[in-house]
Amino acid sequence: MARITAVDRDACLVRTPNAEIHAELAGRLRFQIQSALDLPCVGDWVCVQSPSSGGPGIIHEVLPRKTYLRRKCPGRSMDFQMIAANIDVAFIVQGCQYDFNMHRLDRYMVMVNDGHIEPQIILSKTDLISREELTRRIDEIRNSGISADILPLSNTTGLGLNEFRDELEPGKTYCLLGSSGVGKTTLINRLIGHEAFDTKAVSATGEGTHTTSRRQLILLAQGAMLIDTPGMRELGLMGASDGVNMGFEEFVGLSANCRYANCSHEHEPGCAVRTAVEKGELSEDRYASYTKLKKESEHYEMSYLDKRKRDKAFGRFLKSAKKEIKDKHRPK
Ligand SMILES: Nc1nc2c(ncn2[C@@H]2O[C@H](COP(=O)(O)OP(=O)(O)OP(=O)(O)O)[C@@H](O)[C@H]2O)c(=O)[nH]1
Ligand SMILES: [Mg+2]
Ligand SMILES: [Zn+2]
Repeated sequence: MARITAVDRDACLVRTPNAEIHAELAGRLRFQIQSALDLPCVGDWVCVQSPSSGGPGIIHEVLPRKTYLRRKCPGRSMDFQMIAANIDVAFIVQGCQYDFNMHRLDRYMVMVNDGHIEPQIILSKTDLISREELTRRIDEIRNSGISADILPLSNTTGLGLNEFRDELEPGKTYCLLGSSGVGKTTLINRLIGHEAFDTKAVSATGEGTHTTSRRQLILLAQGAMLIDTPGMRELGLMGASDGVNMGFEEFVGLSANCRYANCSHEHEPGCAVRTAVEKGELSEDRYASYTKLKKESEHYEMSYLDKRKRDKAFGRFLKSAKKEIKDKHRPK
């Protein structure tokens, strides 16, 4: 049994109990691949046959994933892409200053929730804003109903670093997600204690330069595993409202002419999209792709919103339960 630590096109780097070796998919497995989702990704557990004569190892099996991170491939395609697998906790890193954006945070939350991973939020670069601003950011996240842990952190002042280190349990796998330039790799370097991985300065408006170019799994001294990811330019499918429309711009224009604003473009009378399909102005294929994606997307968003509602209710329950206990034990 081995674990994939990096993927470079066809070749994987895998860590076996004894060493880190290059490995390739067995021909039989290659033959079975039906979509990009079937390709091995960082974090996958695999059965590898060690190289006999110095060549690469052979991957004979990819074990079913317990959790996963995936996104829609950029552009118009309908395909999904695996980002990483078998992650226990995903740290969603948002820079406090220019990067902070509730909408983006929500999209990451949906992505993490979709893959059954526990989310935690890191507000990075707290050194660039005032205490009041930081409090406002945290309030904004809480007010939107997100109950995930929030850890304010600065690689510069060291705020939150010890708390972050304490979060990491041996044997568990974590990943860092977030825009380019928010300080993900710098955080890993701080953890390790030296500049093991490349980082690069951001522009005056905080834009990163996409320094980390491949996902890789790092084994930390205390036994926890951490996956660094490159900042994603495009999150792909996340929200029913806008994720779908990316790459399907013609539908946005057409639906403006539907009779009902919330038209699903399926059975409603006066639907401009269906009319365009009937007239042959829009292909059946494209229409089918769109409705399929829209349904999937709605499903993810719904399950996420549902979960959030439950979390919120559970949070209230905990709070009142705690208060009850406190009241009971208060000296009369
Ligand atoms: N002010 C401030 N700057 C920081 C902090 N952490 C990192 N930086 C700087 O931000 C820049 C980008 O950091 P990286 O660690 O390369 O960012 P990244 O998230 O790994 O970016 P990608 O690899 O492009 O996805 C570097 O110049 C860091 O020195 C911080 O806490 N405060
Ligand atoms: Mg990086
Ligand atoms: Zn319609």
